[in-house]
Amino acid sequence: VQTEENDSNLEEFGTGGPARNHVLWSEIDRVCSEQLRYAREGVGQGGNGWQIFADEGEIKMYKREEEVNGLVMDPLKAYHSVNGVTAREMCHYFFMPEFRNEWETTLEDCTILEKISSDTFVFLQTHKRIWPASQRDALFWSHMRKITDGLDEDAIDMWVVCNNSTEYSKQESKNSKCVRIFLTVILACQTLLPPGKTKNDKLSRDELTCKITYCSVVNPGGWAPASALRAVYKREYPKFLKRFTGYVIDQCKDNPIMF
Ligand code: 16C
Repeated sequence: VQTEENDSNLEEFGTGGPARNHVLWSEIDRVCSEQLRYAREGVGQGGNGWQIFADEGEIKMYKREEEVNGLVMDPLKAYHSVNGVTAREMCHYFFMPEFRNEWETTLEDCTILEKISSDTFVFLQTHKRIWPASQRDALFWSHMRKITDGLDEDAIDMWVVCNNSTEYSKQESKNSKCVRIFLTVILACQTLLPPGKTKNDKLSRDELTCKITYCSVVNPGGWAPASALRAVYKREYPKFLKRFTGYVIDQCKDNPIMF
């Protein structure tokens, strides 16, 4: 039964909805906009420090080498393009916690600390230990939203997921030896259709293209050997993007298209 009281729950997913009343909302809204602007900035012609480190088919990954007080904090920007899924489907599988263990290879544990609204959660994640560094965990909010302005000319829609560390919840690590990392991540996806087609046409999955930009900055939170860390991310980021997108394609292939 729809009453005035539960009207706010009926707001469309990806618009913030009831999360707008939460104390974290102004930060969530600001960081999402900043990250989207940042994701839209290109990597230039090498003059602004971006160096390509993975180039495999449609995957192009760039890093900028940055250290703060001896800690490696290299920003990463990655591009990919896959067929058979929409922007919303890609973001859905990245955002929803029930699928995370199936594609996130560095995860040991993922706990939802708070469900702010259907499109905004707070997570505590414990990651696997990389020898010889200490184990790491992360406490962050995650928000999924639909973007309606500034789309690429050939795109019909756009969805993003933004993850950002917070100290709002003072949750202790599950393992006392864990060092807390600080992360800022955006997954930005746009759907492309063949010329002349719209989402109201009868479409098959092979007519869908999803254009992806993924950006991350991870502050390791405490000492970790720089060369080992760079070697780990050089291996792990391409592995993540291939495995995650492959997983989404596989999950969606027999399902109706979700815009
Ligand atoms: O964005 C991704 N996943 C999201 C949902 O889980 C979320 C999480 C991001 C966490 C990224 C950092 C995790 C590093 C922890 C330690 C790595 C253990 C490696 C074990 C190897 C056997 O936004 C996708 C994330 C894809 C992550 C690829 C790995 C990047 C390593 C970066 C190094 C971080 C510093 C670690 C200090 C020792």
